[in-house]
Amino acid sequence: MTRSRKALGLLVAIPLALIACTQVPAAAPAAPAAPVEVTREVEVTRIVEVTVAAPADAAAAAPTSTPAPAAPAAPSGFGETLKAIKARDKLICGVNSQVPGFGFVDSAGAFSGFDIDYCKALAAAIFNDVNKIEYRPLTAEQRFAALQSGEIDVLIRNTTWTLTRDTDNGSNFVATTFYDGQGIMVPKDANITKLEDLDGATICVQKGTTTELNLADQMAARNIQYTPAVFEDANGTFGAYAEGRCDAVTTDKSGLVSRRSVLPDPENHVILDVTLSKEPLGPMVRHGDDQWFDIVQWTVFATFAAEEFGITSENVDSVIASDTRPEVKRLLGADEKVDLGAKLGLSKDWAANVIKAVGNYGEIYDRNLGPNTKTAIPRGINSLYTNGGLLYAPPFR
Ligand SMILES: N[C@@H](CCC(=O)N[C@@H](CS)C(=O)NCC(=O)O)C(=O)O
Repeated sequence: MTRSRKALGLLVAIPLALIACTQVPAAAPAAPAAPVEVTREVEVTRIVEVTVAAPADAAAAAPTSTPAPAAPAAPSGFGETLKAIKARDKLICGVNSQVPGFGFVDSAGAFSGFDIDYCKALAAAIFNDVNKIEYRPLTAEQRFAALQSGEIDVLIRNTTWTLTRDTDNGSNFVATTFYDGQGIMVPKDANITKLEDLDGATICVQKGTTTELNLADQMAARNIQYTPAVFEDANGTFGAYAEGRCDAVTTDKSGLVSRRSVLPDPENHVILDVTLSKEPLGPMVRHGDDQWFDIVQWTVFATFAAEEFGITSENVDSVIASDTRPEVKRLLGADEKVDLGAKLGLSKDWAANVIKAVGNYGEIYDRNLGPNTKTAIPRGINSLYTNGGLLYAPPFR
């Protein structure tokens, strides 16, 4: 592994055009006011690491995703995505491979995690077969181009919903599956408890993320000086932090919990009681195919509704056989007169297949982030609205 580390001290000349705002007399056509050019020098310091090592176990298995090629225009019209997925007989899901609990690949090449289970939910909705998936690991920087070019059908990779990501990437978020916020992790013995204690610090952060932008906003607002050390992926970012090359590391709190669990000495690191931002995470699809948008969105909602109605991967068959609640029957395809699956271009029992394969939201959460996992995170606001949380599925009718 070679790393090239550069502290870039750049003098950037910013031309500022100052145009005098004058009122032009109606009678006398005035010559256009000449812009006055002023040049200001601004110093920008940034540490940028460009080559990143993968951990021994993941490196063996993780297929590396190349940056999105200049692909032919992706199919994007109504119904085209589902048609293409069925024709190739598999879903291509853009995922993370370096964040245990969310998206991770082990040394045998097996993917697991909360986001991975939503890829499986989609494959169950379409094929009733969770093995018909190709996982495409993507770094933060690669992810939007991969979706836009058609390299992947859906992006499910701890990605934060923002306005510009909805407008500028030819793509849309469909739902929030995990409500998060940005945090900061520091060594326990560093005596750092608040952002102000990081004045003059070097902070490890990943390129192409909301993390990088929020950190800049928050530190500027508090007038705290810091040097960002920027890396291409989580292994680079947290590897540098573990080696003591930065005073702190920042990302979504879920990412901090996850990556702390694979540090050599997790007990020696603390996540500060500070939240820098809102990070609603969820799947994203390309613009232009509303059927596919609906499929992804209602598959997520089916997992919320199943938890609300007490339907699990274990009891779904008996619920189908005996439950008389009309909405439950419609959701599970057990209503003789209503076929909600057909509205989405899916089979009548699509939601029952999803629940059988991955379970309801609570089961998905507990399997990956529950108290018995290494990446345990209390449910908090990721609880159903009926339990004081934010998860709420619109009606299945
Ligand atoms: N939610 C934020 C941050 C997501 C993100 O990429 N986090 C990093 C740090 S945990 C990550 O997942 N890295 C894994 C990788 O790039 O392979 C975003 O959407 O920009």
